[in-house]
Amino acid sequence: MANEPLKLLTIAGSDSGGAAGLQCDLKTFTALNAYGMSVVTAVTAQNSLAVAAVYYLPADFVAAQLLAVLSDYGAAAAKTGFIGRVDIVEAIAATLAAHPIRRLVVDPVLVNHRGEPMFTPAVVQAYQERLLPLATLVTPNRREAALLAGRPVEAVTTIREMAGAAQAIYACGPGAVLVKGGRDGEEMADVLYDGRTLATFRSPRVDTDNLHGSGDTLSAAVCVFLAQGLPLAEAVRHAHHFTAGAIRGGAAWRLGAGHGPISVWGGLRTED
Ligand code: PXL
Repeated sequence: MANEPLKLLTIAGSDSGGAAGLQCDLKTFTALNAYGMSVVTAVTAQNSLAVAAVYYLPADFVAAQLLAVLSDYGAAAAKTGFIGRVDIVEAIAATLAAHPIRRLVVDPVLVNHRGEPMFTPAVVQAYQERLLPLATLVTPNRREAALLAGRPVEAVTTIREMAGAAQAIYACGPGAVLVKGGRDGEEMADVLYDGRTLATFRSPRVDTDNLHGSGDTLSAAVCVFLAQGLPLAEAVRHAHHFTAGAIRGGAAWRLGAGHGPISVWGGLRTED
């Protein structure tokens, strides 16, 4: 509809460096021609080297932002990103239960880029019990999948293990599970399980440290494609392709001294 853009919402943390978090989600929404809105869960002081500090917003203030957006604008689809606290997970889940969103992508941000758990097991449990049952799709990386499936973090490595974890997480009640960030020889692979079928999405592996924000972009792009009305597996295929392009697009640039961002413009290139 010409007068109504696709309205998309991210419920996420702020990354002062702009690589991940709500800044990354809003860039991805914009690159894909959607109107982006943001409910802020936390504000991080971070750059390409480290997260120096995290300031969590009060849970009732997160709920107030969500209510403000949903009671007026509404959203064709939404995603969650960095949440990190049980009370904030609960406030989001309670507000979404009262104001359901048709398409909800839960990106369970639970480990840092070194693969170490960032939060207490109670946060993992809150995701399992409160948010996953509301999700159209949940998008853990391999380590997050291990935490959510109750397996040792190193136990989800191969494509077969990713598929097994996806099936275990599916039992928590989401509509589908996408385990992302797999490596299979010279390929990057994401594995989707929708309760019936397993599908693997592959693209050539890119040798770069500039991967900050890749999971955020993948889940934000799935949100856009779902909101456009694509079936789930098609939405995931397009989002995988967009993210692979964004990784290639940022592979050689240098912004900070450390672990750099991807480039959403790369996702828009059609020639490769
Ligand atoms: O990429 C995951 C992520 C999302 N959001 C925020 C983050 C991170 C990882 O560091 O800090 C705010």
